[in-house]
Amino acid sequence: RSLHHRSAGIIGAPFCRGQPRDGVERGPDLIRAAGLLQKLHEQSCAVKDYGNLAFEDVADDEPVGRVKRARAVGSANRRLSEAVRAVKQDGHTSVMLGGDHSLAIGSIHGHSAAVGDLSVVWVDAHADINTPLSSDTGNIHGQPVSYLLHELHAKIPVLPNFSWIKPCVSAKDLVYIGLRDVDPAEHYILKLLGVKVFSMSEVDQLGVARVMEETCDYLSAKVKKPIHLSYDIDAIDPSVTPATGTPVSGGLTYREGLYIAEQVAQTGLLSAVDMVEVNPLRGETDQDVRSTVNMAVDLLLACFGRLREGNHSPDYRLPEP
Ligand code: B3U
Ligand code: MN
Ligand code: MN
Repeated sequence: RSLHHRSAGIIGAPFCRGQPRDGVERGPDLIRAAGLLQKLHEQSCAVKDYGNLAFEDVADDEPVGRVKRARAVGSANRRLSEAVRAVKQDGHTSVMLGGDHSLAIGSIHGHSAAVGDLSVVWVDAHADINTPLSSDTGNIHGQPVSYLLHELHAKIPVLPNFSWIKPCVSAKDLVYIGLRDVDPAEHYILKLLGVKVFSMSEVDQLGVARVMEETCDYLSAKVKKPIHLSYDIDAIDPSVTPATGTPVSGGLTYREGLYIAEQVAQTGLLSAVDMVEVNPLRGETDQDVRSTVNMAVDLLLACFGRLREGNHSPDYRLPEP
């Protein structure tokens, strides 16, 4: 599919309860205010904005064991799952603007409900694969992958407002890129399940070009499944994207980050994207926030076919003298 037959269905998910810091709920409006919709239009991508979801306030959301805000996270993700499913059924590539990364639960669940089996490319400094019982922080944005994997189903305890979640991703259909802050329990799980991981160390060793070649080969080896790209802005180096809740030094450069999005787009299989963890209150200056939001926008433009070499539509004609 060429650039010109794509359409983006945009869902704002102003939600922050998967982690403790205020501000990340402002992500969707900031990313829109930076011109995402106009810029997608200018590159001949059709756009439908589904607006921001309204999430209910949950009273008495006491911790369940160590897990914080389970009721709010469960309820928000149930709504998001329905919204993403509807966007996919309308024929768009789904774009979920977060919000924190706990939203990947609903986004991937809804995507899978609409299209069936899918592959997930998870670009992040963190693996976000703690189980509710292995998590040291209790923050659900460090756990979303554990609820989604078939292989971890038996390790997930019952949580309030989580009973609707059905695991829908196989460990073999998951690829991580950019990891550099992985808990021992998470490292154990990744090795146990044989998950394909390109940590920053592999990016150093192989270069981003080989990482993406191997990622795309790995995911298209058998049946070509639709791809869900879950992009945590903290995968990028904090010198470029400082306005995020848990920055980790030694991240992807602007160019490496873009290259990943370009290559996933060029597979023609990209079916849904998450752009999460942009938090304007974590930037020290306006420039910090601008730089972070611009990265998010540029990544999304690349997801819809923008190439740094330039683009032109198939019916382009030079003006005649
Ligand atoms: N692995 C830690 C830290 C963390 C995960 N995701 C973020 N931070 N952003 C945890 O809380 O599970
Ligand atoms: Mn994350
Ligand atoms: Mn992260």
